[in-house]
Amino acid sequence: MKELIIILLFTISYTCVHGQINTNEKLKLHVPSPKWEDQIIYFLMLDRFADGDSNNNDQGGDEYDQKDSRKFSGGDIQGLIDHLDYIQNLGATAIWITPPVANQWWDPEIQFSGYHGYWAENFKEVDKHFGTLELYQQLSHEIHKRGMYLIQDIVLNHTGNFFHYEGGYDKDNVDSFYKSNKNSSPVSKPTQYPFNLNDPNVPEQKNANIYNWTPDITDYENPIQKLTYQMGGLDDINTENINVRDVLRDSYGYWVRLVGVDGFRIDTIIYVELDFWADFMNSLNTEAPGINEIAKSTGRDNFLTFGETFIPSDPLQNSGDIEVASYMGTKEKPALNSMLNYPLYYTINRVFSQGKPTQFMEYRLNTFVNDTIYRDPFQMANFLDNHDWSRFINSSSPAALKQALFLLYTIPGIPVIYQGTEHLFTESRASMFKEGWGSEGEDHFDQEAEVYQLLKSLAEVRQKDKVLSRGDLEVLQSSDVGTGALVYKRSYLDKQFIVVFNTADQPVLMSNLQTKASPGDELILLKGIGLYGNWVIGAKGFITSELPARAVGIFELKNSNKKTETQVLNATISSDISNKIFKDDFVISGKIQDQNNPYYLIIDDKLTNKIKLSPDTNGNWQQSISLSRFSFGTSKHKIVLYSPGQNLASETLTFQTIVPVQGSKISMPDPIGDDNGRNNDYKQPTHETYKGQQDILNIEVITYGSNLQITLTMGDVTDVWLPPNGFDHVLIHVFIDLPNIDGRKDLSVLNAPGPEGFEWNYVAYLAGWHNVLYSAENASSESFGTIVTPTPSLMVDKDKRTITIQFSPDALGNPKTLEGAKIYIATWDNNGSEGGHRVITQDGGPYDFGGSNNPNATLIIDDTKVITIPKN
Ligand SMILES: [Ca+2]
Ligand SMILES: [Ca+2]
Ligand SMILES: [Ca+2]
Ligand SMILES: [Ca+2]
Repeated sequence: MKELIIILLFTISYTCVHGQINTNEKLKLHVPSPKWEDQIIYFLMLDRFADGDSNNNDQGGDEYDQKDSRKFSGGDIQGLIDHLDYIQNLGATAIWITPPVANQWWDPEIQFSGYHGYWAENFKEVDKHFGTLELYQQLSHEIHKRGMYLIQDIVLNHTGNFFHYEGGYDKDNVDSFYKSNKNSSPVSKPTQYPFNLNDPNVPEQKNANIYNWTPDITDYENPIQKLTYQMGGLDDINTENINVRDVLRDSYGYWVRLVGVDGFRIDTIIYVELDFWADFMNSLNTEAPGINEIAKSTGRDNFLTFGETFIPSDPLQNSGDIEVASYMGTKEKPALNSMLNYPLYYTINRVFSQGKPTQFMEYRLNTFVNDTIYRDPFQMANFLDNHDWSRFINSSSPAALKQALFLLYTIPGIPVIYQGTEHLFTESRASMFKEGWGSEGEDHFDQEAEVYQLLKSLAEVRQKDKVLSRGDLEVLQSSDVGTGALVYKRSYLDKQFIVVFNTADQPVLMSNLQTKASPGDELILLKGIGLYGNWVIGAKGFITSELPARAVGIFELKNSNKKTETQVLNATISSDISNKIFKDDFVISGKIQDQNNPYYLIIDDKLTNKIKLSPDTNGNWQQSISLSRFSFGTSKHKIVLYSPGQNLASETLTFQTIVPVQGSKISMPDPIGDDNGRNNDYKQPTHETYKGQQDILNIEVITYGSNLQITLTMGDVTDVWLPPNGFDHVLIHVFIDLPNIDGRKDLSVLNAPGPEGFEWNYVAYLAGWHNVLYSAENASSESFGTIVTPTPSLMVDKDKRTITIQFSPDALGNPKTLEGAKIYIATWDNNGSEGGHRVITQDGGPYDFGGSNNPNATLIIDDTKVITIPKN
């Protein structure tokens, strides 16, 4: 051990000297830290962004093939330098690059390459595919010259996969069952000392304790496994070893010193001990100081470090936030100064993609900005897309994507845009350059593209007066009922902006928004979609307005003296429904003392099914409300009286409904063990975690009005990979054929005809990480059609092996009844968080289905007979 420390010290002092020699005085490598809250980050994968030097593409390790998603595509640092205008013109001010360090190029055990950069073999060298140290310095210089900043992605948890355990594991004899990945290219173990000491069969290497000699994590809820086992086969570094900690600080301090990196994005932090991070950032070790110390020595007083955790966060719960924030340490013992905002990411998906209540966003914004959980919310890294997850657009309409981008640019925290979002990429890791994988033979640097232009203009608004980047945030309106208005105010110095969304796919009424501004003041539209012109603030500071489907606007509040007429709504609801709970149909009544204007009841803000009131000659009205228009279970609702002619709405009354799961019910068994394709010739993936999750055993269908509940009993229900929806290893397609509406006969993406006489109008695509509802409009052989909301609610009972799917009346377009509707269900599996149907090959594999090498094979492993909802 002593020997090791001496060698370590030698390595570290050597680098310091080496560092001084290499620093070129003429290059602009070191610049002061910016105010990070004002920045906009563009994230790119070096291998997939631009190829500026094709000579470095093929390094002869069988790792390069532009047609193969698993291999290097040829992107590099020179390509990035050549395209800095593209990024700057988008409005981004900082660039986050995937790890540029020397990687394992090809892992023969899993047949995959380290093109992404997360499989280091040497933390202190630039990978030959990407360029040289000098070229990296040149990149830093070019970025800084433009007033922009450079963020490097780093990994401390693991190296590439250079060993594993085979046939068993004995924690007391870690040399038993150890197997070296000796055919790995270009090296069979890391070249950087001491990470090359990876063979426990050699006593000195074993005693050096550089690695946790462990097998793969199989139980992510086991804290010991999570911290010390191999994540996805990647050799887990012993980050508790203080010598290792010294080397890691030195290895990454190297890039700050030599290249002038301004920040780090830090990979897989949840697999490293929590106390590691304060030490990594702030160690006062003189030989290998913490990153903040090194940054200070280069003139940076706020080196940005944002870590990755993909901890799910439940609606209206802050436990995910608390866990995420724990990596930032405390005031007394700070660690990282930022994090990727995964709790916000999940909330954005729920609110903008799935049509969940906008109150979920109010809660999240207040938790993240106005609570004390995060040390500096304005420095959090907010994002929609990254290279690890299925893209936002795959679960959302383009209109929802644009709204989500408006949100990112109008709340506190640094917006992060991932390459390709601006061109509506659907593949997570497709190349921007035409030769690279997934580009479909085209360059994607068009600056006229619609979303590119949107981002550019949003960046301009965000940078205007710093109201959106630095201002306080106050949510003015949200709905605890469902989709609809979401409104917040941003205030900075003497300026105020108000941001308005309608998250519904239908027009809604925003009634009596309390702007807290003076009557006659104006809201000047700075940027919007579906909204036009300015708004004048009415009596008592209220604004009532119809919002078109998916409208969004950023307004600036201007003091003004516009005339406002004080009008009175001459209509009332006299029934005492406020806070009542209805379990049956009910009647509402009231009075209208106005002959000139039509009046409507608006339930849950939805203008589509507004109810026109017909008063008698005395002005009395009464209206019966059917319970079946509300969703199963207990739900909250609101109701207002609305006079569009006067643009006035009554005060909002709230009530609840309890709709028991009742109505027409059908139950049908499906054979056990028939999860082998329509022709009984398919095989399940072979990984040990597959246990019949795709085998449907029973289907129960209950309908009530246009409420639909489907309960599937499955061969097994598991959540091995901690999916947010509570079940994994099954992808459920629920096809719904509504009577008297033309639909689609073939099953689209599944490459199969539908059952005889079946024409589907909707399909729900349900998996551990996916909950997407499509209407068949625009469906093709490559797409299920048009994404609509709200998506169904999912309930899982692991013990009973059931998955319950509830469609609210809204989801299926509010048909009066579902009588005569048909249901057909087909299962497969999807590719976890990255999405997409798993592939089928002749021989199959751990995660591939087997039994066909036809590229257009039918993607159905089990399916049901058609169930028809009977007429009552
Ligand atoms: Ca290249
Ligand atoms: Ca390994
Ligand atoms: Ca670890
Ligand atoms: Ca079955």
